[in-house]
Amino acid sequence: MAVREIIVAPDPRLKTVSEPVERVDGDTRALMDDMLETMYAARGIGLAAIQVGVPKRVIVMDLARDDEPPQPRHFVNPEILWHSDEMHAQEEGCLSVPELWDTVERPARVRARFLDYDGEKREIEADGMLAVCLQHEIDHLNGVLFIDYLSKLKRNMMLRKLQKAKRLKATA
Ligand code: K1U
Ligand code: ZN
Repeated sequence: MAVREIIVAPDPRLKTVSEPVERVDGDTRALMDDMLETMYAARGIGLAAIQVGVPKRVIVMDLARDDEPPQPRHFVNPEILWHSDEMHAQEEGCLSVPELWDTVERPARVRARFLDYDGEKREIEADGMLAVCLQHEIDHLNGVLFIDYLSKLKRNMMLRKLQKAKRLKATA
């Protein structure tokens, strides 16, 4: 297992529409293992494969609190089958948009199908943070970031901050 580098916006790779996984094999499981290790090292609660530069429809997540045992979740080829009309506004962050948070409104509940770590077909109905995180991560698979839901003014301000942080890091 390895901690991989997380791509930070602005970066054209984060705009990629990721490809479905044909078979959940050893390579897919090794990718999910690395993604979880990367996510835990960054203290995140979710990660999409494109955030480590792999354009495959793979997500990992762990919503356990610090005082609970780890609850790693794996989603391969996730698809939203249904979403509620009711909306829910929640502050979101992103490991590819470090240290910047803002409120995004999304459907409060979703039902999704996906393949698990063993390649078995699964369906879940999600609300709360699981629904928020699942929609946020599926957006990554479609090349969408949470900042894309904000006003152009806010988004451009955030992108300028990220660009400046990258320049400072490169000259440090
Ligand atoms: O997609 C990602 O980069 C993961 C992202 C998931 C997410 C968080 C909040 C709302 C929607 C989606 C993160 O994990 S951001 C980091 C984070 O949640 C966190 C970081 C430090 C302390 C506590 C939380
Ligand atoms: Zn994100």
